[in-house]
Amino acid sequence: MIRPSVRSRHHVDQPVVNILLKLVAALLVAGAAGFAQAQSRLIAELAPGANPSSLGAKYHVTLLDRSVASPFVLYGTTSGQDAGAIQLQMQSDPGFLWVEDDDTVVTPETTSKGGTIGAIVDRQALYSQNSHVLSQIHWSSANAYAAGRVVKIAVLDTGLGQKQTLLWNKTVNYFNAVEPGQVPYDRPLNQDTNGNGVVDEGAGHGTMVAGIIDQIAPKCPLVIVRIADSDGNSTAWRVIKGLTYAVAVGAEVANVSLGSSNRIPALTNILDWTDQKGLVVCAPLGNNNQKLALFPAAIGNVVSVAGVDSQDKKASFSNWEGLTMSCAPATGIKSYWWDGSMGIWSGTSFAGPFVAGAIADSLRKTNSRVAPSAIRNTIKPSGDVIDGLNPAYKSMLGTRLNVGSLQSKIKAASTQSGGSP
Ligand SMILES: [Ca+2]
Repeated sequence: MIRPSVRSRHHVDQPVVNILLKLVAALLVAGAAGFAQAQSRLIAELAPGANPSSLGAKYHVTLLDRSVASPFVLYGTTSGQDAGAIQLQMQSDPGFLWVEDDDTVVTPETTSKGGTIGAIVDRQALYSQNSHVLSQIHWSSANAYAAGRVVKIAVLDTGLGQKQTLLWNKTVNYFNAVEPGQVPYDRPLNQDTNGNGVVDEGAGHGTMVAGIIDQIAPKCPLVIVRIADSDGNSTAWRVIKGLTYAVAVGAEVANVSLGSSNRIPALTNILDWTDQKGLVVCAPLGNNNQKLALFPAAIGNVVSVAGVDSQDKKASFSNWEGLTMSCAPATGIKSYWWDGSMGIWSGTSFAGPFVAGAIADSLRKTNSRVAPSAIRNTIKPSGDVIDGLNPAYKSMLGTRLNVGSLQSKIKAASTQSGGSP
């Protein structure tokens, strides 16, 4: 699908204006993706054996980036090129399986920043602070600390606060797609990178999400991938880089608490690929209080998660949609904060990791991997039906996570698929 792009379609003849526009575009792209010169970014999946450099040369586009151990590449068109026409030509080239636009995805919590509520934080303190939430979702300490195999869970978000030693100690792989080569620390940068008037609204987001996963699945090692900056800005390409990294290091579950209200075909394509690779992906519906699922939650093979309050009623901000598989607590969630303290935040981004953590911890009790489709089939049937409390959103919130029941169903699914004795 090709969307008109202001940057790629406008032709301005006045030389000075043109230079200025080029400069602004280059700065925007440099800020968004770490690359200069590109006017429009195209994501492609290479056909087997295709050479990305020669294909790029053929269409006069720049090979900007490649994802690890996978056939996905990022090209940039240059100023003056008709990106839409080039994309059409590339789409009909047998060297590509598909060529789609890159697009922005953001942490849905753009208007309400999280915050710190105190300096002392450890797992036990959080268990006490979140005790009502944990009993709401039928989480059991005995199960979470029982023996099992190693199941890695990837957190694709703003990174992890440098001072959160407990979480770093269980981080077995990390990757930074925002500041290449740097440790993926979650921290404020004192910049309004998306120009919405709020500075660093994404800071703390990834640390919160990783901490929620740690609460639910304390024995699952973490894979920390920073794909969003301190304003929560990311791109479809960074999601792809993060997911391919998660697959490369053997993660079985990924939480992507990001979204876009735009349909992003590249994400649909990558999620077909992650399915084949055995990675199950969770994403939140979003916080627009609308009948809407953001991308990637809107994609059929994503575990889509809505938010409820402590009474199992739809959280005031949560979206709803018929495809929703699950819902989990999303209001006043306590977790770790980027600066080393305890944080509190509300949003569907914080419902997703309860479900992702519960899936990972359930997989830990199986003897081998379970296909993502088989895992997804357990989500809705294992949850508690809360339609009676939400008559206006009947069949639109999925079922509320029930960790104990989910574990039984995933165990049964693994036995049926021959994954467990
Ligand atoms: Ca901002």
